[in-house]
Amino acid sequence: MSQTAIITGITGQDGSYLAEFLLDKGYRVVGVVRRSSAPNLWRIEHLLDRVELRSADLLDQLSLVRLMDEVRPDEFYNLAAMSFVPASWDTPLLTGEFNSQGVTRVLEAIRHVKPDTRMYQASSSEMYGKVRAVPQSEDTPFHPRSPYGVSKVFGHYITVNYRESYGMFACSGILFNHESPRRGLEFVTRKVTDGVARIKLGLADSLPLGNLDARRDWGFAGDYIKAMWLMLQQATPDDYVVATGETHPVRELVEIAFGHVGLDWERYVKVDARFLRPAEVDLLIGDPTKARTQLGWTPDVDFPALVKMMVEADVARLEKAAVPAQPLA
Ligand code: NDP
Ligand code: GDR
Repeated sequence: MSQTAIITGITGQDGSYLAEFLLDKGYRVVGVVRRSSAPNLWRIEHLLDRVELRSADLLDQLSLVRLMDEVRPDEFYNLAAMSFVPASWDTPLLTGEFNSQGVTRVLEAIRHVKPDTRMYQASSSEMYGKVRAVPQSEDTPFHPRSPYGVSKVFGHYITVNYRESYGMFACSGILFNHESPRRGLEFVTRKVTDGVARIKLGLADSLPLGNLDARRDWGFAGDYIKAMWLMLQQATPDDYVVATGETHPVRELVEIAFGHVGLDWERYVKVDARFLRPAEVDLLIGDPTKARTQLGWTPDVDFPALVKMMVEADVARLEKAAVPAQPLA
């Protein structure tokens, strides 16, 4: 009998890779889309004849109960969130509704309809925030630095709490930054690789950025979604850090990306105060020992290969297509 999985956030970066991965394993994949003014299906267009899409929203408890009742899944991957950190200062209450209470609504729907469903919650290294230990592991205390980070701490602990309170198979993956050619244009890796491609092709002459000194542990999204699945295949539910164990400053990202097309980044990158944050997360570096030893998970794509993959994809896209509108951020 094939397994059935629900993915919230299937239209996002991770949802699209996870859907591909589960379909290849023979799963029936049901993706949750929310009604918006315009459909956002570009990341899963190639999968539309293989996935089932259903309408539900993390803000609407009944829609999630109905979804659970109709699909009765074996696994539930809760990837939906307001995921852009700067936007969380603009809409802190809504961010909490999505990322905190949205998780509770998912857990409640599972608990009431089919409590043996295995559930994955997309937690984040942003929960660590202010540096309390290097590298950061499952035991490092949290000190989030944005409404987004705070909202994810709630999502993490409510997942742990439902596991401990009701014996649910609920896992929280503390994933460090992971990127790909499908990353949203507002995140720094994609903003840089898109900017490099535009400059290379004569479509732009500069790239405004914020803090070049922030350091992140960046991996490839296609590797990270495998860890999500592995967590739900274990004998007991648990929480895991998923990271490469390496950290790099934004400056190095920029150097590699411009260098890959033979350009000197210092001629094009302009530091622009609009992209600085009210409170910054200076240094993230994860300790993936538990994921490696207990899940057998290791990433395949290293940082320079990731940046090159993204630059090449953006150059190819812009060469081929009519030029899309400038990125928003
Ligand atoms: P994206 O921003 O690419 O995707 C977010 C998804 O959530 C979209 O499909 C979006 O749908 C959906 N969504 C947002 N709000 C709602 C809602 N109210 N109801 C239903 N769906 C909603 O994120 P990523 O794929 O990068 O990340 C996936 C998850 O992992 C997120 O929870 C993120 O916070 C978390 N995470 C990501 C990391 C990363 O580096 N990428 C690292 C650690 C955690 P729509 O298309 O309608 O906007
Ligand atoms: P982050 O990712 O906030 O870590 O959250 P982002 O790519 O937005 O920022 C990474 C770092 O780069 C610095 N930076 C800039 N960032 C953006 N977006 N734009 C710029 O112009 C710029 N210049 C410098 C930032 O200050 C920051 O230090 C991502 C999201 O996917 C979250 O959902 C996820 O939980 C975490 O990763 C782990």
